[in-house]
Order: sequence, then C-alpha cells, then structure tokens
Amino acid sequence: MITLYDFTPAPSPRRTRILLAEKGIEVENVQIDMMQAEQLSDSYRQINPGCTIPALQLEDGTVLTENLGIAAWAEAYKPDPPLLGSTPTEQGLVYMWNAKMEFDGLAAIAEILRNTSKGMVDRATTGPVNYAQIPELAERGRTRLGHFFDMLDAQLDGRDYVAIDRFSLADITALVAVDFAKWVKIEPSEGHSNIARWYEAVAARPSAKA
Ligand SMILES: N[C@@H](CCC(=O)N[C@@H](CS)C(=O)NCC(=O)O)C(=O)O
Repeated sequence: MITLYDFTPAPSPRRTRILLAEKGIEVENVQIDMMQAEQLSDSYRQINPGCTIPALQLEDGTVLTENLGIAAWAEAYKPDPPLLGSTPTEQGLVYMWNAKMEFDGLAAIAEILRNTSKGMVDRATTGPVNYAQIPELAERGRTRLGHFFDMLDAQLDGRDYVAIDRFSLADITALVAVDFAKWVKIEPSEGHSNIARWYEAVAARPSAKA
C-alpha cells in the first residue's frame, strides 16, 4: 500500500491530494496533526526528517517529500492523464509555470503567514530548525503577492489553463496558491477577471475537493 502523510487543512499536502485524485491513484491516508506539532514528533521524523507534510511512502518503503518529486513519480507510475506535459515543449512549460506558481505565489504567501502568525513565532520556516520571524519579510510578501496575481492574470488572458492547453500540475499549484492566499486575507482583485474565470473552472473539478 502507498501511504500519504497528510494534514487536510494545509496547502502543500492538498497539492498532492489533487494530483493523486486527477491520476486516480489510491493511497492510505495518515493525518499528521500540525496543530499538535506532530510533524516535529520523533515518530514522524523517522518517516521525514525534514518534518514537512506531505510525505508519500511507496510500497518499497521509499519516502518522497516534495510535491515535484511526487508528481514526477506519479506521472511515471500512471502516465494517464498526463499532468506534466506530453511534448518536450509542453514539459518545459509545465515545469516552468509550476516553478513560478511555487516561488512567486506559494512562497510569497508563506512569507506573509509565517512572519506574522502568533502561532508561528520561531517557526518562520518549515523544518527541524527554528527561525525567528522577520516582520519586514511579511510586508515584502504582500507586495510580491500583488505582483503574483497581476502576473497570473496576464498569463491567463485568452487561456483556459496556466501552462498549456489542458489542465496540468501548474494549475494545481496555482489553484492551491489562490486558496492559500485567503489564509492571509488576500484575494485577486476585481480587475483580475482572467483569474476569476480560470478559478471557477478548476475549482469545480472533483479533484479540487480531494
Ligand atoms: N516543498 C514542500 C513544502 C512542504 C511544506 O512546506 N509543508 C508545510 C505544510 S503546507 C509543512 O510541512 N509545515 C510544517 C511546519 O510548519 O512545521 C512541498 O513541495 O510540498
């Protein structure tokens, strides 16, 4: 059996759940309660010494901890439907736009949340090492997030999906980023009509509720 170490409310494992749902890959689900800091427990460190969620444990015991690694495994394990692009150009575009969604979107939101949340004092980054909050990073994150939404809206102008002409990993990461931004009470503005149109379509997919 393949096991997903998950925490339902958190954005990163949601990316994995959506991907697995789109692929139709069934896994056993084990919840690691971040509200109880279970990701830092000795027992979870045996599975992922990096103390992050998700972690996907394969049948041979291998543990994959990054969404991109999990996506690469899933694409090889079950190629249909392809979520990482089919041609060399498509693959390049999917990886490129997925990286932009991670670095310009998810990372900016995490920067805001982790550097302001009272529950994350000294937990300004994930992982086994504690880091103090830097309030200026949250301010910078707000500016970055505004630019991220502008960039995403421009990319979606005249397009149904973020990277290529069908749903891909980049759409999963973008969808999770738009929803994660609500945690810091920021949403795309009224003028971001391309994001609104795209969001309505991708959020309506059954996988979005996985
Ligand atoms: N690079 C990882 C990011 C994983 C991540 O940051 N997960 C968060 C939950 S969304 C976490 O484990 N946080 C643990 C903590 O805050 O201590 C991925 O690709 O999934």
